[in-house]
Amino acid sequence: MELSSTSMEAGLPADEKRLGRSGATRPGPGIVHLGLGAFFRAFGAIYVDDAVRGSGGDWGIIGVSLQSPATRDRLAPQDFVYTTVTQNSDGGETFRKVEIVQDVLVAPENPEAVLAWMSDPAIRIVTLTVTEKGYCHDPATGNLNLDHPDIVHDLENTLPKSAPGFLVRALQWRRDAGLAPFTVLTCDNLPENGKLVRRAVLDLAGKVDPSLADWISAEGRFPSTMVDRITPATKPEDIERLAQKVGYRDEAPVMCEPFRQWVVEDDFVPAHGADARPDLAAAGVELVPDVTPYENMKLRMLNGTHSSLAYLGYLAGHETIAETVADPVFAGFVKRLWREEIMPSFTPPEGVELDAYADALFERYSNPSIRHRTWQIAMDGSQKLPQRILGTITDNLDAGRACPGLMLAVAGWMRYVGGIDEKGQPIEVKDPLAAQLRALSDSVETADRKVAALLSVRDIFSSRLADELASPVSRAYDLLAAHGARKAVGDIR
Ligand code: CS2
Repeated sequence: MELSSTSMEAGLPADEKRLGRSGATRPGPGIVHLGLGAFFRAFGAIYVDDAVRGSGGDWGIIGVSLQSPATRDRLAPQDFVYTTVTQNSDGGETFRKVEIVQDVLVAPENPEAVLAWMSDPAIRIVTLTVTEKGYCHDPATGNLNLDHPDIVHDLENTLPKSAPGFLVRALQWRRDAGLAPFTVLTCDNLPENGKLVRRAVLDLAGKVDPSLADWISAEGRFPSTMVDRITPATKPEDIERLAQKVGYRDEAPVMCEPFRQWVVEDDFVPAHGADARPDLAAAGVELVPDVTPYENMKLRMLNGTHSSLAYLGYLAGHETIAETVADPVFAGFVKRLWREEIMPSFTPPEGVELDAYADALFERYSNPSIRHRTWQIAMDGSQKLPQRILGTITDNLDAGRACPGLMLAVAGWMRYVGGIDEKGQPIEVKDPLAAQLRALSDSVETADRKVAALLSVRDIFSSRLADELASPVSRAYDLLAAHGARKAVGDIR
């Protein structure tokens, strides 16, 4: 008689029991997801799972890692099942076993297999979380960067490397097979993210085959979305704690806060009719005609302050966002940023009360169970600053409103990418432009020359911003260098 896996494992210590499927019917695949990191597994996958549980439909997810095999290698032995750990502010945790991911492919190992899935008739949506830099665009203008090495590669080869490359080639395969396109549903924190990915795809398709670009432009759909859930990176101790609590070992759990919000433009490829999307509304997704006001609010209010707290908090020696806002100086700073510099800069979505939104953000940041490292959020600042902070600064300049707090945040980023902290220790700066930024900062001595050198990076700062920021950011940089971040933050009025 064969032993069932449960009885085979019955004698093992609890934390060595393997995680696997429950035996429930698996939905057929309907979505390919590019960039299967922790965020999507704690976010989009949960909404899709809820939609399938509530309303049915074949919306199983085929995950794709565009770079490393690490996620696949952890998930494959547990049949792509994983646990979400929702961390409440009272220290309690709730666990959910998620079975919606059906397989994970690693693109560099077999790009053809990825294209084959993306052009499978069952696939109607391709979702993406490839981070800001994954779109290979120029952050200051939004144009596709034709000099990006992956784009150069994708123009010369039919098996792509970049996310836009996979979208274009898969859409080409589908057109050539007489299939309707998939809906491209981006879930990255970029303004007008649907328009941005559409532009990248059309720019690249136009170079590959202009008639393909025409077909995509007519038939394709790229709804914009606003995504929100704080998802700190999983740490080894999270894996151990989970094993002790649930009695099985999960090598790839994801940590998240209780809050989540997904706002999506209801614009999916019409050729797929009633099967164009899962029943997202039933799963709590807000389907709206225009997502822009939601995106502006979230990028400026949440991500703008997240990044400001990340650079300045890191320099002041704070490890996490919760620790940073537990420091009264930073709590006052972030509240002032919202009230005086960010809230006046944009029009909120109808019916949203911004004071309440800011209060709720402060509560979320203060959740002590969420150990979201300032270092993690500080990553890729060159790609994040424009939509998180520089747009707000531009609108304030236009309105003649001073914004010393945001100027200090930009100066904080400059100190951070300079690579040395306030104790003289090296900072591990993760950014596609890290080497260039460090070299610029090191090339000159004085604060105003360092600021001028960094402001000359046109991928980030327009020439207008470079002119207007030169003196306020130099002053802020001086304060940081002379007194340290904590004092500089406390002195902002
Ligand atoms: C954070 C975001 O890492 C970061 O840059 O600001 O990931 C943030 O936690 C999410 O956008 C919250 O929805």
